[in-house]
This record gives sequence, C-alpha cells and structure tokens, in this order.
Amino acid sequence: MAHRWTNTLTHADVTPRGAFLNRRQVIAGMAGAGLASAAGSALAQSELEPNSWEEITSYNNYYEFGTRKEDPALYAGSLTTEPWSIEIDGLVDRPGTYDFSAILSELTIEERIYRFRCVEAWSMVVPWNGFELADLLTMAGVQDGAKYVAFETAYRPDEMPGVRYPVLEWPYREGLRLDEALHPLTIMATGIYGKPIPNQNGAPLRLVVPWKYGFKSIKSIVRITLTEAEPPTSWNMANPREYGFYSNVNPEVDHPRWSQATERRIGGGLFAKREPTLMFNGYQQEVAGLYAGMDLSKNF
Ligand SMILES: Nc1nc2c(c(=O)[nH]1)N[C@H]1C(S)=C(S)[C@@H](COP(=O)(O)O)O[C@H]1N2
Ligand SMILES: [Mo]
Repeated sequence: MAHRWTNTLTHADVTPRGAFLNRRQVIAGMAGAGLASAAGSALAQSELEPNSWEEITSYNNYYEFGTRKEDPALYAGSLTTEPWSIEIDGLVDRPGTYDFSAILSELTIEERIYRFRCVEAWSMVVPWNGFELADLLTMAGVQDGAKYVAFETAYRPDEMPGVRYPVLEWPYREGLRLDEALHPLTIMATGIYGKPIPNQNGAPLRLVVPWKYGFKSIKSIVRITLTEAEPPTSWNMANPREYGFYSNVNPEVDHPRWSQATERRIGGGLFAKREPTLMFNGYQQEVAGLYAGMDLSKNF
C-alpha cells in the first residue's frame, strides 16, 4: 500500500551494489512502479542510483558532533542508543514514554529509496528503512486540536562534543505541520541498506521528509509533541531569513547566500555537472497539494 508513495525508487530500478536487498520489499516496490512512472517522473528516476554506504555514512551533518562533514562519523560513536525511548506528549490521547524496541515490534519496517537534498545544495539518494510517521502518531492517538508536530533530538553534553558550541540552540528542534507529518512519504528511518542506521545518520531513529531540505530531517529523536501552534525550530530560530519553517526544496527560491537552482550529487566525482534541483525534490506530484494557495516564496 504505502509503496505507492515511494515514487518507484526501488533497487529494481538501479544497479544493485551488492548491498542488502530484501526480496519481499523489492517485489512490493515494483508493484507501485507503474503508478509513478505514469506520473511522469520516469526520467528523473532512471538517474537514481543510491549512494554507497560509505558516502552516506561519512559525509554528514550532525552538529551535536561537530560542524565538519567528517565529524559525525568520527565522534557519534559515543552516543548511547540502547535503551532508547521517545516521549510523546501534547495533544495526544496516549501521552507517555514509548520504548523504541516496543515501537519496532508494533510497526512494519519497509524500504524507501528517496532523494535527499541538503539546503547547502548537495544531494544523495538514500535507501532508508523505516516506518511511516503516521503509524507512530496513530499509536499515540492524535487529538482534534493538534495542528503541528514538534520534534527534539537528544541533548547529551557528555556524549555530544559539539553541544559545547552555541552553533544552534540545543536541543536541535524541528517541526512539521500535521498534514505534512501524516503524509505517507514522511518516515521515521531506523536503517540504511537494511542495516541499523549508524549513529552519524541519526540512530536509533530520525525523521525523513524527502521533499524538504535535509535539516528538517531531525536525528536521534527523543521527544515528539503535538501542538496547536507552529513550534520553534532550531535553524529558523538561528536565522529566520535564511531558513523558513517550511523549507520545501524549491529551485525557484534561492537561499539569500546561494542559488538553489542546481545541486551537486555526492559521489558524482570532481568534474560532474551540477544537476537541476527538482521542485519539491521530485515529489511534486505527491505533495504539491499540501501547499495549494500558499505563496511559496513567502512561506519558504
Ligand atoms: N539533531 C540533528 N539533526 C540533523 C542535523 C543536525 O545537525 N542535528 N543536521 C541536518 C542536516 S542539515 C542534514 S543535511 C541532515 C543530514 O543527514 P545525513 O547526515 O544522514 O545525510 O540531517 C539533519 N538533521
Ligand atoms: Mo542540511
């Protein structure tokens, strides 16, 4: 069912790299393939080959472990990810502390191969494993008045060398409108290439919202709060002119300091041509409706 929304990006479309391959998931994914090519994104899909494990896990942004791309791989090993629990509170029927392993035993993990576009104008293609955020929110029972979902990353000065520096207001915070959070493309990732997600990528679970700039995809989540008002978010608090609450990938709305029209695909090599950035990162068909009537240059 949910595979309908994967925009056909499965290993069936690409040259496998000898990485993990779940037959059942691939076959399920193929069932949706016709749908999305009919939606007209066949060209973009044919270019989609997932980045290597090495690329995905050694070029990271996780400022709690330092601001250089190599820092998270070097230092995130210190993060204790077991046991792990998530506080779900605010406007929910069943607020409380949810044990991560208990959540896993309730929900189905599937593979989603998504484009990933950082606001810094680089991109990758990542074969995530995870579950739909909607399924977790359903477990907690979303109440009528809820309009937004706020997320928080763990704040562990003893394990996170980067939080000594006031680069951002810690804990790292992010947020989505409730309809964005419930959209079937929005997942909580728990793995990559069928292996548990490495610490530098946000273990044990991180958000992935493929049509938004990467910084919305908050890592190592310990708290989810359903709210009535738009929650404050770390990058927006740091610089509201440069980082909007929505931060949908949009080649027509430039960052004040650089163009967003093109992107550099990680692993493309030194002389690779920059690629055009796609509206909503290529997921326009699925998500444009969420923003009908909104001025995307104002609500950036
Ligand atoms: N807690 C936390 N989450 C975070 C970040 C961060 O610094 N801290 N960086 C964001 C940014 S800018 C990006 S591009 C992605 C990077 O994810 P990746 O390292 O798995 O590619 O994580 C996002 N989530
Ligand atoms: Mo980013």
